[in-house]
Amino acid sequence: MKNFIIERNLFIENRRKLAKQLKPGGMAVVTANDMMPTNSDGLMKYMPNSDMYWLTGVDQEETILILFPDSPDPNFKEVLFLRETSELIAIWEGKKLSKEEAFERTGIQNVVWLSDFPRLFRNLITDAEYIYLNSNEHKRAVIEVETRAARFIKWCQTEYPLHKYERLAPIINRLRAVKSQTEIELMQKACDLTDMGLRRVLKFLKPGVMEYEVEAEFAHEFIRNGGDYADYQPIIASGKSACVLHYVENDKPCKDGDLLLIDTGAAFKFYNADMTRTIPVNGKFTKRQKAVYTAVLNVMKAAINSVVKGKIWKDLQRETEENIEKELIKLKLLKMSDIKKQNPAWPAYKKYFMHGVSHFLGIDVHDVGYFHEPFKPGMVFTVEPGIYILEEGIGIRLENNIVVKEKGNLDLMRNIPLEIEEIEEIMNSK
Ligand SMILES: [Mn+2]
Repeated sequence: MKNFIIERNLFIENRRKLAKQLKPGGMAVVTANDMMPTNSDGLMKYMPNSDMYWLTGVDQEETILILFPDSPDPNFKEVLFLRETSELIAIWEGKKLSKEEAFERTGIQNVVWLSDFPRLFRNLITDAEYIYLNSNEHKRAVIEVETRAARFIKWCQTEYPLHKYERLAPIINRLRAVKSQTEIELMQKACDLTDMGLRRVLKFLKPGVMEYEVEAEFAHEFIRNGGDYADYQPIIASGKSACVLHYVENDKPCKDGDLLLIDTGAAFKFYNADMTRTIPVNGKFTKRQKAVYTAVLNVMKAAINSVVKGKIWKDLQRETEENIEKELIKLKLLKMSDIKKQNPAWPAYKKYFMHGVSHFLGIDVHDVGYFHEPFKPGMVFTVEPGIYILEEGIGIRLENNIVVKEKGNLDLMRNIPLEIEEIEEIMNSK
């Protein structure tokens, strides 16, 4: 599966969608991400630019894509610039794309070495009206280093100050938010790998096992099946650590009688799954754990049913909070009187449920998309309610990945064990 090749029609179609959205005379330029340094001569694992990947399937550093649908020369409607490879690079760094391979992967006919970029770019830009440049406009992004895209914007605006510049992000973010059938199949594969990982862990977990051993079991299952960990740090949190939302130490023993909260997923061809399950370390939920689990499960099921065409995110969030509040009363964690006298700016339920119920999912784990716009068919969302009771050492979150359809939705994690009985049965079978 590691050598699985994505049908290039996906990328051809994606570029066609983007080209249609450019103004007449518009030219879009998308740059790869930098290789990020660590220390000494070390580099981080390379993360391709998500826009570049979505448009081309190319995950190689230094690549540049130009889309210029109105180019007077039909050979330059699409151009891909690649770092020129050599015998030496092949020996030290491994294989890079040849021009033929780049065409095979992307469907772009005109593949050019990067050394030709300045000359060719000057040639093309003089025929263009609007220049669309890519940048990361994620609302929660924290960017302290100057990215390759940001450097390119500076360079381009200095060299060609009289062109009209446009933001690519609002266009491409909306396009990327709606997944095609091929993309949904890739995400289904990521979810299926996640399922395999969880089933392995259900058999593996017992009192005394370390959280990092659980992390390693997932890695084993993901990698040997051609995937990888999704692009976030796995959370393997036993006992009260489950109440720390971004716990990633994963360094404690899983104790008899405790729950283990697992928030992880596989990635397949850079498409992410994002799952959360909460399971009993000894294979059997206590009565109290069952009650809280059932409360979260009820809220989750209601929220999944609400992930439909036309829905607005904040309504999904509000409904979920209302459902959580009802469950908290049933669990005797809240009284009606607490709710009556609550601070409206910090309602009482927030002590036990303090995060968003859902986010876009795709090539990025917190994928691009606009939360205030109605859900459209093809959008993929997580659904992840939780109840965290620090004083009882219980933190339960459950998370599935849902595709909005024309009618209803598709749960990409429908096969992953979720019901109490199924989890207990697998954990206790030989
Ligand atoms: Mn999530």
